[in-house]
Amino acid sequence: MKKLLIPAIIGLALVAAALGGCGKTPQGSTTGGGGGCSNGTVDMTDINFAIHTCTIKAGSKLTLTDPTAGGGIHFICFGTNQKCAANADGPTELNSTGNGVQFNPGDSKSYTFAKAGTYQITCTVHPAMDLTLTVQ
Ligand SMILES: [Cu+2]
Repeated sequence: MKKLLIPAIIGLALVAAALGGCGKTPQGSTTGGGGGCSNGTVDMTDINFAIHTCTIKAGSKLTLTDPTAGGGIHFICFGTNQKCAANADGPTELNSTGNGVQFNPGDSKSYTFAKAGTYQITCTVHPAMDLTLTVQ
């Protein structure tokens, strides 16, 4: 009986996933959650991004929002693991060779991404404050 139980559970999980309609969300109508971002907006907390992946369309904007309540001081740039690394395809504002663009609580800044690709964005202050942006 135990041997049958595990395949049965896996089978049920597969059926549930299929029924759940957990496929790709149509572009331009993402609603957040599941690693997505709403309308290209990624919120920050006091020490991190609220989510770590975001997908937008080429030619549209990524908006980084540092909330007045619960936000923190961040320095944002292209790169990973607290180190800026230039990305020639991305907006120049995020191509910092220094500490990155400063965000204070209450700040919200938008960046237009013209070219499709995958962009890594990091905060030079906070460990693991990394964001992977996919531009399609
Ligand atoms: Cu930070």
